[in-house]
Amino acid sequence: MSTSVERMVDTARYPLARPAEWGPLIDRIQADLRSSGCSVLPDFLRPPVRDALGREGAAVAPLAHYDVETVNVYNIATDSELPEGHPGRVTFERGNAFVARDRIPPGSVIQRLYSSEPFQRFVAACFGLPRVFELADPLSGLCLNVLQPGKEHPWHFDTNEFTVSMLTQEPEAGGVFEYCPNIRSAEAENFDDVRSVLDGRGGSRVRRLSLRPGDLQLFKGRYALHRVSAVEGTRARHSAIFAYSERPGVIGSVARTRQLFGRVLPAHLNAGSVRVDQLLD
Ligand SMILES: O=C(O)CCC(=O)C(=O)O
Ligand SMILES: [Fe+2]
Repeated sequence: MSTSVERMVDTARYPLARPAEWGPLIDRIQADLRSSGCSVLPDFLRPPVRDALGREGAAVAPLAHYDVETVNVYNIATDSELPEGHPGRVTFERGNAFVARDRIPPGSVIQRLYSSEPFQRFVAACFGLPRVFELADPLSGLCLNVLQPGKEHPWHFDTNEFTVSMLTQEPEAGGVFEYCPNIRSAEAENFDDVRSVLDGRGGSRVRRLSLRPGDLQLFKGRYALHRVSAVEGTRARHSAIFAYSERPGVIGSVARTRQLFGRVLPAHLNAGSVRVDQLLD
């Protein structure tokens, strides 16, 4: 058992090192994931660690790579030929910026959590998987997502089946995580419903999450359309994104890595045919 995790996580509430005690907690999380694709574990970190989390995030946030990108919810080319009224024709400016893993100090809370074996075993159990693996990607495995005042992370579906994230700095206002549970499925795109949300006619379909720094969020973003609304006030919103895969060795493509981080490393160039796309959004 890593004492590191004992020190960081509220283990009275979330007994990461004692899988025998996980039953009711995992049942609750899996019920949340089944019904809405989202489960929040409030106050996952101990209060003093929450302060370090915010400070460490704010220290690296200036290292974020900014590249305002025009996107649609499917992250397919915005000049794709699509019929009139198709939701893929609606474009947004993706205004968030990412700090790559290699810019985040190894001893920081989010690095220690990302690499922690008990944490990984717990995450796997939450998603009903035998194991999860850290990405082999030295940039995209762990990122800090930075949303400056006035910017939004627009509506999208994730490429990944599941994501784990943690708010590290709250904005003064706005910057709300909004999502539409099960708006599509592996069998049905439900373009009309997606379009209605993009047009602001989502109504009761749109749920809003109130997240606090140090809460852990487990999310299945492949079928739940989601966004972070525009940040208001003067303080940026920061969130850590912990990316795991079901197989080891996953590295992002050269093109996508360059777009997200403005650079690539030898690991990306040498990955060759074993590379599997593992996109961030
Ligand atoms: O920053 C967040 O809370 C959400 C990020 C997100 O949806 C993504 O990176 O795909
Ligand atoms: Fe997402």
